[in-house]
Amino acid sequence: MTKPLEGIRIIDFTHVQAGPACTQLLAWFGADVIKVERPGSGDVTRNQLRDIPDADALYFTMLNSNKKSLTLDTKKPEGKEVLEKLIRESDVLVENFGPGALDRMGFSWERLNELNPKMIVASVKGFSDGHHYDDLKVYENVAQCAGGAASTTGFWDGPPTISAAALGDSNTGMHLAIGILTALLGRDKTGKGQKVAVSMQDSVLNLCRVKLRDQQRLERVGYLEEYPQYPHGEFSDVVPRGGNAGGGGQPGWVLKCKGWETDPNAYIYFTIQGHAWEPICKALGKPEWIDDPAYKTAEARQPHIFDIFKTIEGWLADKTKFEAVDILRKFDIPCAPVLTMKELANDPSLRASGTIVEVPHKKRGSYLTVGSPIKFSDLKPEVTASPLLGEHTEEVLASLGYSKQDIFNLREVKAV
Ligand code: CAO
Repeated sequence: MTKPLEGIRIIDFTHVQAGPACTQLLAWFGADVIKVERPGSGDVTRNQLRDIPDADALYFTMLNSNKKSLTLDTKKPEGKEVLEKLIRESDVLVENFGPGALDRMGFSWERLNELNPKMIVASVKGFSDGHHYDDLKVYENVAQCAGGAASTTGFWDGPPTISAAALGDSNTGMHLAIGILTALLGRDKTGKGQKVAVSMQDSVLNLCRVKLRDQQRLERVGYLEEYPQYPHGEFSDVVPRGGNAGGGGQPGWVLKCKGWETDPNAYIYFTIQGHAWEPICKALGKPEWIDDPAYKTAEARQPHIFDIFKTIEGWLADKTKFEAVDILRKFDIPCAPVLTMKELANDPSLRASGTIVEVPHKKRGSYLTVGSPIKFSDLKPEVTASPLLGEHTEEVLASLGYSKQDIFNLREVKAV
């Protein structure tokens, strides 16, 4: 099967998570992704949080599958020359260095565009160009704070809270992938490459869109009826943290199930969807609530929504999270067990769909990773192992026309 991105060559000048997540996705879909790494050390994540001595860390292997690795010192003249050749023969260059690093290396957008006017140059930075913080280096949690996620996550009586989901890193990488694919389609029409830039702050904020919605509603009416602070608590002039509240038009909460006293994940998320009130009452064995004016409408329920959740917890007390969901699903109630990483890793449905995959690796043996969350009717992305440092150096140099002697010479000056 021909993969949709076959024939697209990508110079992957990325490291850590935000950039690698983007190029990994493009590699799954068929692009020839060449990861350019510093000789001797490579991407810092190869060494970070190692669980096996002398083998690439999972942090690296889980973000760099399906790629090639070329070691190249792009600060040395010999290395720059190789990079220039590669640029002339590639479609996309992706980078997520700190601000100004690519310019300092001698590869500004203008220079790259001069070397290959058809090339798309895609960058991740912490803040967008021209932003008053655009000189800052940024990691995941910094972006979550700068993009509005932290101030709106957690409980009202606790500090701003970081999400475990990589809203700043992988999320930004996904935005960048969309930008690259758009620019590739644009190039088909114009024949020209362009610069694609995504900031981590913007990407986080994009996912916090509903909180900006709430800010404007709050300023207009002074309260937010779906937040736990309503109607008994107080609102200030900024969107508060809402704990585990639904966030949309449907009230919801994380509720205790059988065993919660000893199992920190014995919970389900329960949603009270407005039009599902009748099935909810039937599922809970509370038919008297269906027409009771104190319960019948969402407005009537809101002032005592936590009493309602308490009653539901009473119903859940003798049911595991899985048993509860098996009952509630029959009533069409939107809910799910709170699943642990262990449960997800062993979930047969996720294995069957290719969302959790086991990948053989030359040094590590096999490891689990998250496969493509995007499913196609005509493409089944196959996840292959991440490359060892410099594994494809000779192959890539030979494809650029370097002879064995040339490669030997490049090794002598430590350019590769
Ligand atoms: N050969 C020679 N030099 C190389 C090289 C190579 N193959 N690859 C990288 N380098 C050099 C760069 O030229 C740069 O050198 P100078 O700073 O001297 O110009 C340096 O290595 C890399 O610098 P950096 O700022 O990217 O790295 P850092 O570890 O100090 O910072 C990070 C890391 C992530 C904070 C920073 O890259 C950043 O802010 N990136 C943008 C935002 C981002 O993507 N963050 C998400 C990371 S995932 O959590």
